[in-house]
Amino acid sequence: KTPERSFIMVKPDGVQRGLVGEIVKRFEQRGYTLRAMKMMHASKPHLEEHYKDLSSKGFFKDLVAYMNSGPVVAMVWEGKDAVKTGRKMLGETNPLASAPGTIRGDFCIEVGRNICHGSDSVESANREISLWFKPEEIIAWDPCIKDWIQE
Ligand code: DAT
Ligand code: MG
Repeated sequence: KTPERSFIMVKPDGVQRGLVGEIVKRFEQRGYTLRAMKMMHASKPHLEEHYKDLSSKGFFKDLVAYMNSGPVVAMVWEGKDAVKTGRKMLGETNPLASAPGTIRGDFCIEVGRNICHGSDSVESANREISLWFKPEEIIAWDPCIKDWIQE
């Protein structure tokens, strides 16, 4: 069984605010493995595809404009329960409902400026990873500390 992967992205406000390292650090420290990472100024059509499940929402246009307002940092993180635990590490969609200790709970206050994205299921993780990364951009490597993190 291949370990679970999640698509995690630092949004334009997270990049502008210098929070890329902080967000990467939390996933590294937790024991997840970085398999892919790139900075990208995503186009509106690309973002509309990423968020297509929300296309009927009133906030969709603003969401796409915000996500297109500057570069993002897209990542693939791998490890046990990466999707569900990644979401817990991010916090709630509304930062004000996010517990302190979570990324959103520690760094933001607005749903429309919530600094990071994380896949909400294994199926959406797979869809998002293939939307943002070519197969050859996903790097196979073994962290030398892996036996100290997973049994
Ligand atoms: P999440 O990012 O926690 O997975 P989502 O997939 O439901 O949340 O929505 C994607 C993004 O859309 C979310 O990060 C911020 C924005 N958004 C969601 N609900 C919103 C709302 N009620 N008003 C404004 N923006 C919203
Ligand atoms: Mg979502």
